[in-house]
Amino acid sequence: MTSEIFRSGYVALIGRPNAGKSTLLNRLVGEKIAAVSNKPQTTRHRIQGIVTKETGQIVFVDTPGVHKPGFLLNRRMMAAVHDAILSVDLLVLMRDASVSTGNGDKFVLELVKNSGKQAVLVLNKIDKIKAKSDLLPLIESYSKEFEFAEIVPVSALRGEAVDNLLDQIIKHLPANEAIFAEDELTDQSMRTLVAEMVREKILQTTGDEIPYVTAVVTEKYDESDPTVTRIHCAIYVERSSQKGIIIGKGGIKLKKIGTEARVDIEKMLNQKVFLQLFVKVVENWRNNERNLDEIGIEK
Ligand SMILES: Nc1nc2c(ncn2[C@@H]2O[C@H](COP(=O)(O)OP(=O)(O)OP(=O)(O)O)[C@@H](O)[C@H]2O)c(=O)[nH]1
Ligand SMILES: [Mg+2]
Repeated sequence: MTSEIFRSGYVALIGRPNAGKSTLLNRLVGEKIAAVSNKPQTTRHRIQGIVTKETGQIVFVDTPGVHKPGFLLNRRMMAAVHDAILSVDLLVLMRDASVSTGNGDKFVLELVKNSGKQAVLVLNKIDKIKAKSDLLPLIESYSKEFEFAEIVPVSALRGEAVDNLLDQIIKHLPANEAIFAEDELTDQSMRTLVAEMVREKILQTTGDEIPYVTAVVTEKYDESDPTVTRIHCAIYVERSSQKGIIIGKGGIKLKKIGTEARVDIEKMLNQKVFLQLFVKVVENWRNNERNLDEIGIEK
């Protein structure tokens, strides 16, 4: 009978940039609700993703990767991590198991230790590891440092062992009713989801010079025409040279970003979309309180 108890709670996904937190979130929720890219610091704010199973409901809180904050933007990003840690029932510490341990990993582990919360260690990207036994030294060193509730190797990209991970997490949540309706998937507004899809395409389309200096804001979201949703997004950059890079020769790059984002947005809305993108130069937006508020990066 005890196994029939329904459990629910909030679970923070924390880890270094690029560990695969947002990839896992999208995989578990079954919809694309978080931007993913191979550039670090892709996620900038907290994103809730809700997973409901017969045995329980998990409200995942995806967070920005833990890094040293330079700009005000980065300080807000790290505040989002600390807030998430404080507000959840359980932590998931996610680690890219295919790379060696650095100071950043130690710092994240300290956050877990100091939180006083239970934590599950997820070793991600096992598809990149030749022999499973190669994981043993990593498991051993983490077990010595902290008594993790579970240690679960997964591949978020391929969806390997992620169902098992849900069961392992639910076990450690309090007996509780569902927090959200079964069909709810996220707390993100359509405007935010759209802006994030555009930003993701920018990250995927441009090189290393651009990722940190762009932000995207949905300025118009017009559903008055039932046959097509009209969306305008502003892309913020800090210098006109960056504007040039995003637009590309003859506008080719911006066109590619727009087309790819539109395809994703149409899939999400199940509706024809007219997407217009504008590039705006806003000097030093990463250090400007008002700009960050406009962009939706919470304090
Ligand atoms: N091979 C492999 N790649 C993965 C896996 N999970 C994620 N990735 C890749 O790792 C990169 C980073 O993924 P994200 O999900 O954006 O990582 P994140 O932890 O959310 O990163 P931040 O938001 O910057 O903190 C992307 O290129 C993903 O495709 C995995 O299981 N295997
Ligand atoms: Mg992320």
